[in-house]
Order: sequence, then C-alpha cells, then structure tokens
Amino acid sequence: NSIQARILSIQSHVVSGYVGNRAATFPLQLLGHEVDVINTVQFSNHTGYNSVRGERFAAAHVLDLFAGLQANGLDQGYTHLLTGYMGNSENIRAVESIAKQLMEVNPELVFVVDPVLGDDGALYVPEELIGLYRQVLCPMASLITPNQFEMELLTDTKINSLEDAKRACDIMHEAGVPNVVITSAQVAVDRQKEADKMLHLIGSEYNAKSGAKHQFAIAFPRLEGYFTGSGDFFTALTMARHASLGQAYDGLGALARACELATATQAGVMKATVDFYKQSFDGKDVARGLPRGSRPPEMVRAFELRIIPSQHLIVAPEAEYRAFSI
Ligand code: PXL
Repeated sequence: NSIQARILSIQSHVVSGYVGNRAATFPLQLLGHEVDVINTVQFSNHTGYNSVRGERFAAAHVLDLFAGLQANGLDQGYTHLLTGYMGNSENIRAVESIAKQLMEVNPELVFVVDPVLGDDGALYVPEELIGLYRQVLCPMASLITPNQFEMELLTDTKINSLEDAKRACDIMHEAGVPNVVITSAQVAVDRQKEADKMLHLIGSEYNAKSGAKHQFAIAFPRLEGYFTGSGDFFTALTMARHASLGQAYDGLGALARACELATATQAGVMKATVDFYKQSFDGKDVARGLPRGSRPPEMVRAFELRIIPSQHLIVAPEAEYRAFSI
C-alpha cells in the first residue's frame, strides 16, 4: 500500500446512510489514499426511502467549487478523478470540463468513471446520457465500471456469454478505455450453475502501446437483497486497490488483482449487510414484493451497507476470489 493516490471524488452526499461519496470516501481513506470531495447533491438519505429532503446542486456550483480550488492552487497534485451517478447532461459536461483541466495539470491523471445509467433492463437517467458517456466521458477514462446493462447500452451489444462480454470490452478499448470492469454479469456459465447463484465480474486490461491484453472473470455469489450504494462502494474499492498496486505490476495483471481484492471485500460486506438485516427482522424478508420507494424505512435502513462495522474486511478481506483468464 505504499503508493498513495490523491483523489478528487465528485458524487452524491447523504446525511444518513452509505451511497455516493458516503460509500466511497471511507474505503479510499482506509486504504491509504487522500480524498477531496465535491458533493453533487446533499440529500437526507438515498432515493430508495419513501421520502427524500435536500437539494441537487447545479453544475455551476460544482464548477464554482473547482474554480475555488484552482484559485488557491489546490487543483495541483491530483493523481485520480472519480465520478459516479450524474443524473443529467449538465453534470456530465461539468465533469468533462474538470477532467480536461486536471489532465492539463497532470497528463497522467487516472479518470475513473462509473457510467451510471440503470440496472436490470431499466434506465434510470435520461436517454441522452448513454451517448454522453459513450462519446464524451468514457473515451477520457482510464477505468470504467459499468454493470451488464450499462455495458450493453454503452456498446450497443447484447451480453449473453463470456465471449459477448469480451467483445464488448474490446469495443470500449477501441474507444480509448484501457481498463474495463463489468461489475456483475449473468452469462451462460452462470445459467449452467443456476443452483449456485453465481454471477461474474468480467475485466479487461489493454495496453494500447504494446497491444497486450488480459481478459478475465471472477465468479462470486449472488445475494438476495435490497442493496443501495454497492456499486459506488465497489468502484471505490477497485480504484483504491488498482492505485496501490500500480507499479508493482510490470505488465498486465494489476486490474485482475485489484478486482480480486475488491470482490473479496464486497462479498464480505454484502454478507454482513444481509446478516444484519435478517437479525433485525428475525430472518423475515419484510420487504418481499414491495417496490423501491414503498418499503418500510426501518427495513431500507437495515440494508444500508455495513461499511464501518466491516472495516476489517476493507483492510484485509478474509475470503479469496480468484480471477481466471477468459
Ligand atoms: O448510486 C446510488 C445512489 C447515489 N446517490 C443517490 C442515490 C443513490 C441510490 O439510491 O439515491 C443520491
């Protein structure tokens, strides 16, 4: 963990609970990195609760904070820029502008983009964001972490197999992204083992200079639950591990190792979260059948990620998850 990143993270803030910056900052710091934080919204809680108070900040506010950093030279020295949920095109344009300015200061800047569009076949942002991620943000990114649905939208392909996933990763490499992680996919291998309830992370690391490429998958158990913020947490973990491993890998391999460690932590924290939920409700699933937004708040709360009680799993995950080449 000797390599320390200096990160600017532009994401949501919630007073209570763990999504956006509240899910990303702590693991990044715990793994030894410096994190500066710009909040795109300040909400009382995430949008999975029945009600939400607070406000979304205008893109001009985000740009104003960045201008304030510049005025004092505080924009100097960032090694990484991290962004998650944006929700509208103005925010994407603001982040594009900030990324460009930071890349002028540091041409080696690592830009990590979680292209948040939707999940399980449902888009939860305006459709125009697909093109903006595809044509504007992703081509500037060093690492992207879409889920299966988001990857299908970005590449305009359907992912039914590991082969499909590899081809989709190649499309993003051609668009200029060296590190691609499909955070969870349900592909043919999973369906053969339906009883096992396994999902796969699919990663692809490409060196445009040498043409070398490493494509891999990691199987992990699918847990039933109503998780929120798990994508934000996972992207932060992957980024933190990748930043630390950096120069320890001469050739390819750093992305796969970062994903192994991030998957191990994620699986542990998700299990701790489910266990807490079950313990809180005597093992009963009190939200069964209830759609997002109409679940009892005490139940939504019981499903907040157990990040703080599981901090030992961030520092040193207990399980081993192994990447295999595909
Ligand atoms: O990425 C999850 C997320 C981020 N930010 C806010 C949210 C959510 C999910 O509900 O409500 C404000």
